[in-house]
Amino acid sequence: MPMSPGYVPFDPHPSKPKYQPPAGAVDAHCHVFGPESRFPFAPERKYTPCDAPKETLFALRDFLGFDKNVIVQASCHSKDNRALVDALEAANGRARGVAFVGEEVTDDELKWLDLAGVRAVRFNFIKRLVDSTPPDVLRRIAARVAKLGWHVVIYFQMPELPELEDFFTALPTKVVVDHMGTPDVKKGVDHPENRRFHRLMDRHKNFWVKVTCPERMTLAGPPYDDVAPFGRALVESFPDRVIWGTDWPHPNVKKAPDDGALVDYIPKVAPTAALQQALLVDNPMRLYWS
Ligand code: 0GY
Repeated sequence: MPMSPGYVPFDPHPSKPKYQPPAGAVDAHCHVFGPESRFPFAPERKYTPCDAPKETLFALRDFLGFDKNVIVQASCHSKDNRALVDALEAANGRARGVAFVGEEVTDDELKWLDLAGVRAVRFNFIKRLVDSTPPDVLRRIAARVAKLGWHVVIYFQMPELPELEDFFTALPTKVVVDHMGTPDVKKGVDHPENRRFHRLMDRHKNFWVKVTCPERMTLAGPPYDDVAPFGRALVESFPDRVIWGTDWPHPNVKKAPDDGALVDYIPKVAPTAALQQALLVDNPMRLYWS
């Protein structure tokens, strides 16, 4: 299958970051795509990406100075988690996974995913990426994975938080929010939408957040100084419930970011060694490796 029209492949030659992550650092949000010849994309997908195989991901991990990955099932593979499991099995314990499942998933399949290193399911509310799933179905899935000690990763658009919040806060697991809850940088950190998200994090100690994807939110471009205040406010308010990731291979971006520049953004949101150690090592290890 050719890539979707306008699909932008990842940058094959990122710069070497100036910032050096601490030993044991985890890139806690990235994906593998294909290779399509072995792991075809799902018929119900909303976009066809370029191949982004595990070997390229692991080489990037080493090049950027990271030790581990959390690989998130992307919507182009839908509920077929085989490419994810293949990557987890090849990682020798240095990767954990977030799967996408429907309620038809069997207990044996969940066991297979768990053995491979899956520790969460993703509930995606982004309409351009997936067809919606009824909340009752999601609740039943959450109850089943809770028994395995897994958590739920949620991806939503910040303006939709008011209608989704009761559902989110009733989930029986830890809940990890993708991409800072997708704030609108134009509106500013103090906008009521973003304040509402901080309130949610404040009141519900089972909520964690990824301070990821400045490249998706920025108006100014790298070094992402316009997005940094959003990440920094979250890291400083919730230092033990934040994690970070590259989002490689950056599905559906207008311009491929330089992964080196994304790593150099880390000290802007986590300015001290103690905050960096929590963000990149201690927090993701607690969430995915304990
Ligand atoms: C991301 C973002 C995107 C895509 C997916 O599952 C996906 O296909 O996650 C996106 O297009 O915003 O989380 O990397």
